Amino acid sequence: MTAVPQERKLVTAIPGPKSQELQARRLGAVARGVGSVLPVFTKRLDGGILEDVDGNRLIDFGSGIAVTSVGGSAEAVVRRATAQLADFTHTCFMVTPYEGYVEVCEALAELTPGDHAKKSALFNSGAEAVENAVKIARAYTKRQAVVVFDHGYHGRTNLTMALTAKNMPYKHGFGPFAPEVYRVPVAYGYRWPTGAENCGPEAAAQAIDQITKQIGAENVAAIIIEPVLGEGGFIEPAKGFLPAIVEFANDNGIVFVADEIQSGFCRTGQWFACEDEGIVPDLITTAKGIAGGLPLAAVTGRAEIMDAAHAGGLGGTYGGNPVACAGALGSIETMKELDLNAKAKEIESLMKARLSAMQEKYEIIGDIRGRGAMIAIELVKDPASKTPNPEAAAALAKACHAEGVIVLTCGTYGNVLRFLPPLVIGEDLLNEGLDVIEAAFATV
Ligand code: PLZ
Repeated sequence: MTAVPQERKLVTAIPGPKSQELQARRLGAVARGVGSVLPVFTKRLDGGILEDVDGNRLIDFGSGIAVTSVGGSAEAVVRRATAQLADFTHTCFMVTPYEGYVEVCEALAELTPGDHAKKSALFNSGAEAVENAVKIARAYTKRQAVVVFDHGYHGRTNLTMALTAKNMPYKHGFGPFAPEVYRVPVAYGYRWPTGAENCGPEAAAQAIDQITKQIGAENVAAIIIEPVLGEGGFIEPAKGFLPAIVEFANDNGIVFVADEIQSGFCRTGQWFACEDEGIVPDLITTAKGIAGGLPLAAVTGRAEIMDAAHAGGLGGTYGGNPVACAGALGSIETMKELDLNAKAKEIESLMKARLSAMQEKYEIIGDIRGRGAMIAIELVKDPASKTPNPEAAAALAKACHAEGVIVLTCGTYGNVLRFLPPLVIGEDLLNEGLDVIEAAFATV
């Protein structure tokens, strides 16, 4: 296997003829409900470059939605997963166990916040991890209600659709949804009516008031929040909000769950985004970046909470698959060896400086936010009205794609352009990708 040259190169229009041919086949065979941001078919993925079937090389500012943080074919991931494949592909941990699963759980205990006794359970997808966090919290508290937040995203299964805030495209027509799920305000500083400075404490007071008045704290099993809200628009809850919610949860015997599926594993410049305000969650859900692209997810938390589910109560055929566990160990090894937390912080300072310069020129950039290599710009019609500008986000994304830079949009109003480069991307590529974004602004 040769490494993919780390340079952007366009040899055809995007998507090229071979991609278009495959796309035509795909439309005949793959259900319409499964979309793609950019119908460019991948040949190889490495470092900061995706090479397509036509020989184009695109700069990757998406990492498969924050997954391939160590790159799409990281040496340690490939080495460990390949060795594991040759030994055995599967036994089912519930039938006969293997060391890799235990090793991943030990690593999670070491890396997640807090020095209390911790245990983990492994699953296949982020949504499955969140579902299991709810099961565990309900078993522990013997309560039913689950509190989630405006703009939150937790998955596409039935329970996690209920937990997810946004109707289109995630929920529309797919109900009825699971009961005993309640949504409360989040501290969205940029759009808080009395201003970002007041937002943290005010939003926390509103959320807590709604919980106590509408649900009753004593009925709440879990409060689940993304420490940086991902799909909802890379919203960093205003300072003070998360600590206030955690304190309320602790005071009322509610399990506090940090959903770090998108924000975890070095993405924000720390192992987990909740460390930023010194938060120690009772349970933490992880997936995406954990295993360098192999499907793995986990729930990790206080041993007494994790052990509340009866023996045999948690599991699944593939959960903690040995190849995925090997990938996770390779991914974690790479993160430590290359100090990818430091790398994420470098990406943040470079990106924010460049984006701030663009904001001076283009006033439709209403807000620049995020941490580490989880950075976004919120686009508005004008800075005074803050009217969401999803058309600009779509046009900018399209222009970037045509020039060979993979960017994604997000946000409840579809007006956020987000950047999730692999943490191993070179500085040259990062700057070049930003050049393309800047040029795209000139055309929109
Ligand atoms: N929790 C915080 O970000 C997945 C999915 C996008 P799965 N986000 C990207 C889409 O359109 O499907 C996610 C997340 C947070 C849970 C999940 C769900 O993780 O592995 O997709 O199930």
